[in-house]
Amino acid sequence: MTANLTPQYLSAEERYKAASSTEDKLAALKEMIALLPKHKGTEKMQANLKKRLSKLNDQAQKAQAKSSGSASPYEHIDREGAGQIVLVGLPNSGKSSLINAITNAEADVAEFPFSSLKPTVGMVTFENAPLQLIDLPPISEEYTEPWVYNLIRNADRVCVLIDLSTNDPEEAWLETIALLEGAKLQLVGGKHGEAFAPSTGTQKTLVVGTKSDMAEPTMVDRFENLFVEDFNFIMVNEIEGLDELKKALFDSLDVIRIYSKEPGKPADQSQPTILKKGTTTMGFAQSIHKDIAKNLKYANVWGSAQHDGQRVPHDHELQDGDVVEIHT
Ligand SMILES: Nc1nc2c(ncn2[C@@H]2O[C@H](COP(=O)(O)OP(=O)(O)OP(=O)(O)O)[C@@H](O)[C@H]2O)c(=O)[nH]1
Ligand SMILES: [Mg+2]
Repeated sequence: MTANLTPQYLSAEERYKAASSTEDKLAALKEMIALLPKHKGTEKMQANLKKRLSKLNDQAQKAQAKSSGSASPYEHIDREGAGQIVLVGLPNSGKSSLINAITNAEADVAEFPFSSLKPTVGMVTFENAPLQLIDLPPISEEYTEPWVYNLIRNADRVCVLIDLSTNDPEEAWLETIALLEGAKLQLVGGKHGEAFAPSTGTQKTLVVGTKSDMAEPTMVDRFENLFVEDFNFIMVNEIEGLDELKKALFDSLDVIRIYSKEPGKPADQSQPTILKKGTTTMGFAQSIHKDIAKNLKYANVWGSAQHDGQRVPHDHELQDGDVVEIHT
């Protein structure tokens, strides 16, 4: 059986041979692994390439540890805005294209897999709320940067991308779950609005079907039905479905926007205070300052109170969009 190597594979191999730095060698080798036709005739080649990859990767990590004193510069990314959401998916699932479409980021996009080697951060604005998105390198059986799983674990929420233009999105979904389980990460849907209690190793997840412009409608229906039970599912391409996605990302965070108001003045509605769903007026006062909470006499609320500006008890649960006037 011949290997039937594609011109793309051969070009990656050329780059591999010509590369002088470990980083360039690694990038080309990852491409070769992804581009190698997968069948019986290439099993030996696959094993050989993976062995080379693991050796090169060890070398790269040792060199990095030596030069910087730490294993990777990407172990942690500071949270900004209403929450941090990571884009997770197999190679080529459309992560970088999506972050470019809905944020100010400029991530590398390419036709070949393993095009992203580092995280790219972008801010999405849903109405007046900023959310942080992180485009990650792919997860895959062939190779996953070890720090990628740490960033997934530390994020507030996960957004799994599935390429709907391929023959088998269901397989991509199962592979994604299996890879994450291999890293002791379990995805949960929280579709029915039930409160999500974070616990070690579980991540609340939104599923996004990408490249909907190239997808077969019947196959999409079948795929979508897989998620009806547990996961929120949004279908997008680089142009359509993006507003719906922004709303779903915001909703997935389980936060509320509260506006503070001074007596006799209108509230500034451009800059919300972002708090966890379930926060009470006392919790809001605490979020401003502990002394304000200590001296809280009462609060008036516009929105979730029965009448506008009604005086509410300290344990009144605030809702998204409420205006609150604190009296101490
Ligand atoms: N038709 C179509 N093509 C898309 C869409 N989104 C992405 N693509 C193409 O899919 C390919 C892969 O896109 P990327 O955004 O680089 O995918 P990725 O998940 O970041 O890839 P890796 O970083 O390698 O894991 C590119 O050729 C994109 O132009 C889409 O909505 N429609
Ligand atoms: Mg990418």
